[in-house]
Amino acid sequence: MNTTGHFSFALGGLTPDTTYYFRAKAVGDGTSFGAERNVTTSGASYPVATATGTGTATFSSDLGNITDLTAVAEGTLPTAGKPDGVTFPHGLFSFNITGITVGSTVTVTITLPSAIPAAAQYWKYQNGQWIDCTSLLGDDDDDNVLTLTITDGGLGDADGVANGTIIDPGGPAVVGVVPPPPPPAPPTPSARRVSPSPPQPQLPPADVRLRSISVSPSQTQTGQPVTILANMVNSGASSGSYNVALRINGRVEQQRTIEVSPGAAYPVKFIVTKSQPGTYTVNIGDQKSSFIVTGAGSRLGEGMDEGLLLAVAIAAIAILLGLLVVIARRRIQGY
Ligand SMILES: [Ca+2]
Ligand SMILES: [Ca+2]
Repeated sequence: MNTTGHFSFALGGLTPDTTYYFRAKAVGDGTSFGAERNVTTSGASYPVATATGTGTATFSSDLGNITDLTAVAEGTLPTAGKPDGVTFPHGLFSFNITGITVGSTVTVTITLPSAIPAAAQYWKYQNGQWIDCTSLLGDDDDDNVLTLTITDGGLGDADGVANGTIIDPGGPAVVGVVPPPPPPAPPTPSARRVSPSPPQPQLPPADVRLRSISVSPSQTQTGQPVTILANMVNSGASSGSYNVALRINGRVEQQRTIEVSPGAAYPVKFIVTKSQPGTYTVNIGDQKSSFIVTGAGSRLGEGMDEGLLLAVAIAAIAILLGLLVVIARRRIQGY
């Protein structure tokens, strides 16, 4: 433009609730700048914690500014004239809309902390009266966003005057008693079944011990088997395993892992054969025994024993024969 006076400029794409600073720049016989000015856009969201403790509600308006936003507890308002069966799940709210042109119609968007059923109502408490402002309600579609369209000086403007300010104490309501919070979940059938049964006693652990060992025979010859029996018992109340190690002369020769039922005895059998004569100590656990193995060298004694037996037998036969001879002679003499 190339004249003096007021000018205007349309500006779009601005961010809500933001202050923009600007200066006019004049270019002619030189360049000069006007004073810095600013403009703050509206449309910001204003949060408020609900009076019923359901969470945070946010308010925004398409014009002007929302000021003095507070949550109002239903209980702080008189009950006289309050419609029957209407409850305010998120309580009520008080706020003003300022900075609007006189007589403006403002749409306030209310975002509730949780959904409010469709066919919600909007009631205000204005000048000592409960007023049904449901006709101002929009976007009433079962979710958590509602709109209120209020005209300065009209229904829902508590000051009742087109004065550039809308005063608006009120709240979204539902018809019908809000169901009480659900009772604590009943115990599930399985939990109910478990609770009356007595607690399972903790079973004593297995107690597997070696009771005794036996060695049979206690004396044998080289190459002949010796049977060693370990008698295990479990005096505990649970099944248990036990590693039975057979030590001969201190050296582990055989071992076996056994499973013993509670209260049961369990014999463990080892068979050993020794090729060398000698005395062998047997150890299983803390029990001790021994056996003797005789070899070829000791057969001499056994041979002597056999010879002695033979001699005794021959002597007995000789005596018997002698007796028979004596008897025969007496019989012959007698005839
Ligand atoms: Ca909605
Ligand atoms: Ca007004």
